Amino acid sequence: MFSTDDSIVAIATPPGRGGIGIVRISGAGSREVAAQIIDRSQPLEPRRATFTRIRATDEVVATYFPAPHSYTGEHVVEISAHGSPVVLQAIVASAIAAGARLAEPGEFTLRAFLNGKRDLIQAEAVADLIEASTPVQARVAFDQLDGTLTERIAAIDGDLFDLIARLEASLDFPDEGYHFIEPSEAARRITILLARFDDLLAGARAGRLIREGATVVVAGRPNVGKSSLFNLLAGADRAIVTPVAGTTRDLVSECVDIEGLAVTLVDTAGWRETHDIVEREGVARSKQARDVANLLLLVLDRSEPIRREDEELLAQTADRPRIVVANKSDLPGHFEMSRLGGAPVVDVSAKTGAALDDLRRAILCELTGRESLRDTAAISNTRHIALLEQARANLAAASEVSSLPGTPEEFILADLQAARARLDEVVGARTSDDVLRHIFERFCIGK
Ligand SMILES: Nc1nc2c(ncn2[C@@H]2O[C@H](COP(=O)(O)OP(=O)(O)O)[C@@H](O)[C@H]2O)c(=O)[nH]1
Ligand SMILES: [Mg+2]
Repeated sequence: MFSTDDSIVAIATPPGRGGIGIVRISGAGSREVAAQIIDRSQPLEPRRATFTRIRATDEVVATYFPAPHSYTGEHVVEISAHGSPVVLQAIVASAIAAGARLAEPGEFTLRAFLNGKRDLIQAEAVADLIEASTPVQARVAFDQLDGTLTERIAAIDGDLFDLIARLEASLDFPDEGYHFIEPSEAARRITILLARFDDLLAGARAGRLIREGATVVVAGRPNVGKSSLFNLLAGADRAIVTPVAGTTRDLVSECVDIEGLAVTLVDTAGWRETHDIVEREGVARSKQARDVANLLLLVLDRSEPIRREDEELLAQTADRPRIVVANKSDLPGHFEMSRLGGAPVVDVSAKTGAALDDLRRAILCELTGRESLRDTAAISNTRHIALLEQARANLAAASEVSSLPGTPEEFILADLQAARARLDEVVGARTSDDVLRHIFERFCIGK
């Protein structure tokens, strides 16, 4: 279904202008394609960057990477030209005229997968690494690209395979009255495997948030300092701050790195009854934003007594994940508390920036359940998490039947084999073309 016998070409560098732009050609015939478009009578030497020209187009450096030691595992030629879209498109056009085909999105990485250069986890990690917007996202993606998750899954799979082989052998020689593995030992090993799945899945919540980011919405009645706090967390004067209640009417959002998490921070109109038609629309939008948030920062003004609007908002958001931010700690306070209805309370001053770090840490902790993201997240991709959860459920079923005395090996085996099949899907050892298509569609052309 996925053909790999033709040569593909695409611009590998981002759209726009730059010092250098790269065109990549991959496939059995890539060196012949390159030979037709460059001004050079000798063939390109393996892995030697060669200064040459593309006829009437540009001076370039061309490098030939023979299979299998290339990104795709096929013969690859990379042509570095000046980073002008016109020049790069002209090079692509001449490669197509010389017999190559324009690559589909993600096709270079798909070929790397199909040629066994990377497993599916690593191929997906390439897209994550390219898309990373915080250093932690990049680190988690690179860990997966580097094979950390692949190795952990391979280790679990190896033990699972050994257990299955022993149970099958016992099944094949039923008359000997000999177990290649005692039932109690099989049950013990299944318990150990379950613990290893739990270990892996324990990082899943934090990992998913690292990969996908989170939406944090600033809410509160007018004038408590929402926009000031928003600007401070965003590190820029994005939202208008005035002493006039009802200043913010539209949603204002900004992407910020909070302790390594890619957070979409949203400032909203203050919650109050109003007859102003514009402000009313703003208040309605605030409500919608609150409903989709992963976390609410419910801002109170601690220099004033709690008002009816504060109480209404506290009641409306009681069942949502939230942090109560007691702002204006630079002024004498009217109330003091450390928790409010299950939510942590953080005293800050949006004016002086006092305790902003505490707030950042509280946001991380509420979202991920962790104090820091330093050693977390071997696992972050929803597809992997779902499959590993299914495999864990298969193992739990195996564990249950294996604890019953006299359970035939077949019953245990069926669940163990189902668990292994899920692991195979994670790494791509058996994955349907539809799933592959879906995964690689996310890539841009040239990746
Ligand atoms: N003293 C003090 N004033 C603040 C603080 N945060 C905000 N303000 C002031 O409170 C007023 C309302 O702030 P703003 O951010 O517009 O509040 P919003 O309506 O909730 O968005 C402005 O005059 C701010 O300068 C703070 O921490 N301390
Ligand atoms: Mg505001």
